[in-house]
Amino acid sequence: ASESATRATHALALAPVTAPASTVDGFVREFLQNLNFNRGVALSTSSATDRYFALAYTVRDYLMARWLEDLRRQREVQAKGVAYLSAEYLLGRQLDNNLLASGLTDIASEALASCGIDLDDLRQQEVEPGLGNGGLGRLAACFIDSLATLGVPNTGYGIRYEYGIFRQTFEDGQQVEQPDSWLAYGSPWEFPHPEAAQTISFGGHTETYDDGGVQRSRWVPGWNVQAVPYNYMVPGYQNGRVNTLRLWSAKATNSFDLRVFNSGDYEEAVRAQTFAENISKVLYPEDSTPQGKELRLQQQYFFVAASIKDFLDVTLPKDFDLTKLPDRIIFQLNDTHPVIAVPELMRVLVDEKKMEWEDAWAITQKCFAYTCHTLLPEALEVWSVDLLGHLLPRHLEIIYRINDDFLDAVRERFGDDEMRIRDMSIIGEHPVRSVRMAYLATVAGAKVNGVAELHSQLLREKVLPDFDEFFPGKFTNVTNGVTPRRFVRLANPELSALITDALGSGWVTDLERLRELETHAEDPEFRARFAEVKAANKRRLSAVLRERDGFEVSDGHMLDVMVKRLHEYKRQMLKILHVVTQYESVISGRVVAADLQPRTAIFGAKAAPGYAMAKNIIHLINAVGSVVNADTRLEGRLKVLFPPNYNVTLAERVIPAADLSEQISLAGKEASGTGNMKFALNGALTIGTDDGANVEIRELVGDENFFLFGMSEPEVEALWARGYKPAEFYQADDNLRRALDLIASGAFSRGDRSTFEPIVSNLLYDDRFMVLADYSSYIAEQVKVDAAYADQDAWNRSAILNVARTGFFSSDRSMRDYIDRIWHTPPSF
Ligand code: 9GP
Repeated sequence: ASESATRATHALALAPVTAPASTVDGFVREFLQNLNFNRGVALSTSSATDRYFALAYTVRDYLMARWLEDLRRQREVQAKGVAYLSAEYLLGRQLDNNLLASGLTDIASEALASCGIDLDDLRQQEVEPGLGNGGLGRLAACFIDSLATLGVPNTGYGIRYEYGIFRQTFEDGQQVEQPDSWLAYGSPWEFPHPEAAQTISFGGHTETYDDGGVQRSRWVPGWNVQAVPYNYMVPGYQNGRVNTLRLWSAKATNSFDLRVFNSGDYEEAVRAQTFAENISKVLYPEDSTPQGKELRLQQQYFFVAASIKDFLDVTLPKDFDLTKLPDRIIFQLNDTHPVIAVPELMRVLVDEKKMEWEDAWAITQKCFAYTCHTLLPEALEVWSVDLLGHLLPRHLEIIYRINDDFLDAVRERFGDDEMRIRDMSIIGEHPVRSVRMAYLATVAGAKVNGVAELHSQLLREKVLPDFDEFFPGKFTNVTNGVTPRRFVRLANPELSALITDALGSGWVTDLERLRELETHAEDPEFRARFAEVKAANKRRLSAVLRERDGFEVSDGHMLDVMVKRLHEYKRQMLKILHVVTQYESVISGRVVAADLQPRTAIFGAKAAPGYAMAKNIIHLINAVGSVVNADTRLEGRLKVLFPPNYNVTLAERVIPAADLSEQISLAGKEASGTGNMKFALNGALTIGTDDGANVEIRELVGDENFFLFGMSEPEVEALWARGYKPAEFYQADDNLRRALDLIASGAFSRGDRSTFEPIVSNLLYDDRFMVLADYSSYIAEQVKVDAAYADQDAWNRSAILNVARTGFFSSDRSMRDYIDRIWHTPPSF
């Protein structure tokens, strides 16, 4: 009997893991099991947290078989895959997405109902993992969703920050930052693997040694930490595919020194531990402006070194021939944050695997590609040679060698043009000697891409022109995209149902099919249904804002929405000036309130904690809101709402309800934008400049369905060249003068003229982002918006055409572009 039992056990162990039955009964059984055995509670005594966790575990159970199978196949087939290296993943809530991907939403809802539980209540329990600042991190999350949906083997690598982007509250209209303890109750979606930790070293010095007659350099590190992987499932949309997101958490090598602890010096005993674990403690809340802190470089090296080790030592078979590495992997560098991976791979190949420098370099150049996400020169990371040499001395040597070889090649090609050599050097000399990470990435990467047509063009022509000349064919464009699963299917169920009704369900993975809606735009009945969807979304938003913030959204208002990080280049200032202009025109009696098209301006924005001007603008928006909302002279026709703590969860409610999407950055400053795509896909019309992906949105939806204003990028350049004097614009436009004067008068600061003086004087005498220069054309275009909105039927037609014509902005398409132009990975195995 015992022999047959053993045989049976073996058979069981070898059999593939099976998913629970996809029935309501099967789901209930699994859910209760999880509640009892994993949470240790009975249904009758369980808390909402228990139930949420048990539900998440249940969804995981359904995905597990596929995940294990995909991991097995990946090891077996050894096809070329993508390792996406990103310091940020702004994931948003997982539950709904994973239910949708596994096709379980209805079953789960029914199963829970049979236990007396409302699925919606459990949805609210999830704290979203805010492991990113804004567009860059959200893009990474969209990309890994699309790769799984396309069936491309991919591992996303990043950092498991213990604290994500701060939680924003307002006190007296001013931003206050609270820590985001998203892990306070743990996360049911992660699988920690402490046994698979990697040791990551820092500091110390380098030394040369004799290796059988060859002089080699090696690194003698000063200290190290453990990188513990936490795996997350990344399910494709109803295709049975599950990829992996692997986030690293820092842990001290020795938890603490018991000897010191026993001697009574408790603080000293845990000091090393605290120091090491700080590495993954908190996300830097800067967006588009790096700040060169040592801890940040520690974070960057920490996660890329762990990821490279993970790939070479764990994913690859033991006897793998490393000269074939480019056939197995491409590391995509998401902005400059992971670029230290380049010298790290060189170090591993040369120092540890004893390869010749030239061979290692040839391999490295094929294993990396770099995406640049910015045009702001101050946002391109540089690391001072002192800091880098202190933290990663061997890497600095390697960077010098890469630079020497590169500059030799430049000299050979362009002659001794010292000016050009200085401009192209990976090492910059001013204001201090530093490593220009974007240059390093450009030299090392097989391809370099920008994130929208205009951005890629400016990157080639303005930011890195010498490199474009030196490396013909290296630069390319991949316009960003957003996942239709989260941002249409989940965020806008009513619109999704309407589309599915018209087209069938295939559009969710083939977004270009939305084109077929064009004919429906001509059908009055379809337009009426579309209008009803928008109205329902507004009611839903209204309920959310009432519950969340105590706000009331007025009926019949155009919802005019600007949600994104607060940055001067994005020009929230312009939007608030429009509000002040309308307000001033009524209180001064020049316009009758009854003539205003009812509008609610909705803002959502976090400012980097150290960015004083951005915080001041938040204060101003809130101050204007308090005054305008309370002033009865407006008869409730103009409102400003600024719900705090804008995040992915709120975006999913706000975007589907919006009528007007504000994309009003100064031309040449917004690399792409992705919010702009989400709004258009949900049937909002855009008021925007010719910047970033707005350009492509406008081309696709047509001029007549887009409100364009402001200077083009060449016009901006021309104005700078002529000499920009913002005060001249102030003098020339009465409305602008009145609006700024009203702010300066203290009308929004209880008579205190000093509160917003820094904003006003900055606009009048500096105005780096040309708010005043674009003001007149913005206001004029807003007048056209009002007129257009008055004809609701025509507006709805335009809105439907926006949906129909923006299928291009699916991140599935972006991923296909990366695959075709950059990665050359097979679509499946
Ligand atoms: O500012 C860009 C934004 O325009 C773009 O859409 C996003 C994704 O590509 O990246 C942002 N860049 C950064 O956050 C930092 O470079």
